[in-house]
Amino acid sequence: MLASLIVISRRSFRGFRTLILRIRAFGRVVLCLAALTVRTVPLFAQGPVSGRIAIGEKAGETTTDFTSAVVYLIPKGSAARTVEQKAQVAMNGRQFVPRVRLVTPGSTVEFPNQDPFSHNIFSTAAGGAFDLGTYGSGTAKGTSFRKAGAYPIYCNIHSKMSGYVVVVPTSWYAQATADGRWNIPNVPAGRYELHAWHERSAEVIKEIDVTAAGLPGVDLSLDARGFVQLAHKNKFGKDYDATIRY
Ligand SMILES: [Cu+2]
Repeated sequence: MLASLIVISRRSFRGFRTLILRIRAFGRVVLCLAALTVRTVPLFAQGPVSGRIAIGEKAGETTTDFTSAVVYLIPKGSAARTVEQKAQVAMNGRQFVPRVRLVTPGSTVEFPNQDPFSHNIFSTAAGGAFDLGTYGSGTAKGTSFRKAGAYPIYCNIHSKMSGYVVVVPTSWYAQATADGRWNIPNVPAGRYELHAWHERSAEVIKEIDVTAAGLPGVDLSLDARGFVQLAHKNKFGKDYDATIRY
């Protein structure tokens, strides 16, 4: 009885040793792979590019629409590869949600009507005008945006509905958060042309050098002091019918 117990414990001890040796061998393989990974990192070095936007406002006014600000990076000397997307802008509460939708060229944007009444959607953007007609609650129509640019979007029924689809020719972009901060992750090291866009300001363009660790603290100043809100025309180029109640 005792002899057989000793045999079993010897066997399990051998099994245990084999297991330990295997774990050690696996550990060496993991270490080798880790060393290889560390060596290859500089080739694909990329980091976040981030900063803060300030918008100059008229005296006594504060910025409440930082989330409409868009920042994007165009690499200097090489083409930016982009991936087409499928995005949505809802029509909800007589508003486009989100007010600014950022996509890459060739992307499709669908506009679901989430209100219990009909909406129309159109844009008169030069080179990218479209009209999806009028459609009812619970339905959606979409269109694709081939060219880079800012497309104002409107509803032909409700004059106060307005928004933008902003098409950026790059895969490095961000929209600011409500406090004006922005962050573009995973930007490869190199020289870039930075663009900052906001519907109430002229576009700001500056060149930046992104290091292997990225580039923090890029502060941008936009100027909305000269902005004047003009009533847009309907899709027929006429004034909206003032008798339509909201
Ligand atoms: Cu509408």
